This record gives sequence, C-alpha cells and structure tokens, in this order.
Amino acid sequence: MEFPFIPYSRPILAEKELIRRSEEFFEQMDQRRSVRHFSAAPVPRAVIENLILTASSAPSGAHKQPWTFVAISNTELKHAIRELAEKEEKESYDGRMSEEWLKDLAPLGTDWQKEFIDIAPWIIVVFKRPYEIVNGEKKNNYYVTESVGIASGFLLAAIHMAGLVSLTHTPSPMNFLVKALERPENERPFLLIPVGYPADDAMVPDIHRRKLEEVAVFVK
Ligand code: IYR
Repeated sequence: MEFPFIPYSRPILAEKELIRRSEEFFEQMDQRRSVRHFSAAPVPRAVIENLILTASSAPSGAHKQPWTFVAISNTELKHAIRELAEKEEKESYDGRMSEEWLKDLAPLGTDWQKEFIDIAPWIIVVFKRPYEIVNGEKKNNYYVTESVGIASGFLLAAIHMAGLVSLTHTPSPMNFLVKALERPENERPFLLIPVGYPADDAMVPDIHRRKLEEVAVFVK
C-alpha cells in the first residue's frame, strides 16, 4: 500500500496552557484503577465502538494495525468464557503459579474465580495478529506485541475517560479463546478486558504509584 503525504501540524501552545493540559490529563488518568467488582448496568454498544476506534488509533509497526477487538455482551457466551477461564485459572492458582507469585498477588485480592466475566456488560478480548494471510500467503507483521500493547493502553485510557472501569485479565493459558470466539488461525489472544461501571460496593486496594523521581531519569 502506498500513502501520499499530507500536511500535519499542531498549534504551538503557551507554556502555561501546555502545563495545564498535561497536568489535567495526568490528574484524570491518575484516577484510573483496575476494578474487580462490576455492576451489571448496561453500556450502549455505541460507547464500545468508540472505545475500540480509540484503541485502533494507536501507532503500529509499519502501520499494519495487527489487532482485532472482539466485543461480547451475549450472556451465554460470557458465561461459557467464564467457565473456560476459571478452569485454567484454577489450575494456575492451585499449582502452576509459583509461591512467590501467589504471595505477590495476595494483597491485590485476586483468585481463580472470575465472576466479573458474567457480570460486566461487555468483555473485550484483544487479539494480536502475528501475520496476515494475503492471497493465500503469510505476511508477517512487525513489533506486534509492542503495537498491541500500545493499542491496549489506549483502550484502557479511553474506557477510563468515558467514565467506565476495566480490568486487565490474563487467563493463562488463554488459547481457549481462539476456539470459543471462532477466530482465524492468525489471531492470538492477548488480553481479556471486562468493561462497565463499578459495583455500588466496589473496593480497590489502597495502592500507591511510584513518585516521579522513582520512575524518571532526566539526564544532565
Ligand atoms: N492471570 C491471573 C493471575 C494474575 C496475575 C497477575 I501478574 C496479576 O497482576 C493479576 C492476576 C488472573 O488474571 O487472575
């Protein structure tokens, strides 16, 4: 595919405005939390469409956009996915995960039970596409994990900015999702993300984020 080049610019903002905008966005994003307790309150499909469009605006290697977002609101299908996820997760929590890993997770209140898959009005399963089939030939995509990771970050930010909550769930192994969602052979499940409102009595662990000095190095 060939692209013509078109002009692109952004307005140069006064320093104060630049600082204000960046601060405002940080303050919004800093309110985002992973939530495990969902409300069953419905969310319109149009919202999910906009969230996916935002995710899909992410940069990707050679602009291959190597992702598919599968959105599920069907009650029976969500339940089938919950059962399959829990089967894997039970095995993981009951032996596949190391003692150290389980100890690290204990304060976050996770376990093998995934009732949020039943309760949240939507589940978005993010798939990565390591290659495309073009005229019967395999064409590799580039920086697939990086690209899909960035798109997933955009998705989580869009969910939060819309006023909803999500959870980054990684049933492991998660290949059961290929069959359950009838995906083609070039798609691999990447993340399972419930989307909705928090339950009225939702709780989150009182975690704290690393300070700027702990995460940033400004080189002299
Ligand atoms: N895949 C499991 C376990 C899990 C692992 C990490 I690292 C977490 O931060 C949270 C959970 C699950 O999704 O429950």
